[in-house]
Amino acid sequence: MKMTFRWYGEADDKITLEQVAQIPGVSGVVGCLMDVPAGEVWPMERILALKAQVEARGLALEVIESVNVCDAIKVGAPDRDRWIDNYRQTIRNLGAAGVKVVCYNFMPVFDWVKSDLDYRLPDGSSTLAYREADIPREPRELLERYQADETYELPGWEPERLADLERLLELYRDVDEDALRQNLVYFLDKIMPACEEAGVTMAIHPDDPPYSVFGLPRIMSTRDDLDWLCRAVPSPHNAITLCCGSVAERPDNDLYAIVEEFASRGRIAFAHVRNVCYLPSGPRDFYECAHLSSAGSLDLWRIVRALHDNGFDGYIRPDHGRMIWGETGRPGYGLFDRALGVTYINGLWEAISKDEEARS
Ligand code: DNO
Repeated sequence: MKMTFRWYGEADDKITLEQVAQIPGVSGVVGCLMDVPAGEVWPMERILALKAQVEARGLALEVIESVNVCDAIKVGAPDRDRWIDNYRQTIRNLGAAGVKVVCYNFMPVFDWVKSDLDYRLPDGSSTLAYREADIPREPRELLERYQADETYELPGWEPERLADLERLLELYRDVDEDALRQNLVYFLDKIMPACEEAGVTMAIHPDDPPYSVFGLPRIMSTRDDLDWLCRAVPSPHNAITLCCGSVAERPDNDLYAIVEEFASRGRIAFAHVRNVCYLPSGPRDFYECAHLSSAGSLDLWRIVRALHDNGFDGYIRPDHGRMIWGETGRPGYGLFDRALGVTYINGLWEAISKDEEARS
């Protein structure tokens, strides 16, 4: 297991690389080039500059989150091959710079959806929450709610892309689940040879939340969806970002069994480890709590053990944290609570490994 920490880059993150490097047990940064629009090639010199910056702090740049897939590819537009060529070139550039894993998603229009970006907990900390009754009927209303929040800086909710929301929604009008599945396989089949040559594994992020929102199709929500993708594109360079929180946001997903199964099948390239706390207000309502098992509804020891015992040797990172100790910034991506998450996950991993050694 290689512990990493997501960092948005000097221009887009309040957190410095020095701070990341000071968190014990972090070996690398999960990086990105936030300003390259989805669809464009990531320039080699920009990738190398980022790598040099990260390595100067003693950290590795082996995981990218995300290289976003542009809408033309997702909807299967007539000109998609041109955009797929660009994606292929980005993969080659990243591979040449030593990147091993690219996290991406195939959710139409919106990346993750939450009703609250500033949900207050009794201890005064603030976090993200999803309360179904509070999700507006019209996606524009949610966008406006997010934009009204001064901390609005959400990956996957880029203002430039969503400026023309109606046009974007229109693009997906005739795209149902089957079409989206076909478009995903078409895309992966076309890029797999480049991934194999470049030594880059594509790791799809599951839907967050794992069901349809605003009537848009979502196809990476359940165990069967993940299984379907692994079979449809069998290359080992086609893998999963197992985002525990996203999968568990749907209580009928058996998270622990999913982690065990896909880790033992060698299909988890990247794990996002976090906890959620289900709310009594609705069957799908939850907030994102501290990583600690006792803070929420998930058993983090069971998750980490499922990874460990099934031979997981990929990259791992803590996921959304609360805002604590007066910190402000990008919702879910503050320094302090995620750093606590790192320490906790590393502690679980050490205990589980040493227990095993002691028994053998
Ligand atoms: C949210 C993240 C997602 C993720 C993308 C990957 O915090 O988990 O935005 O990065 O879905 O493409």
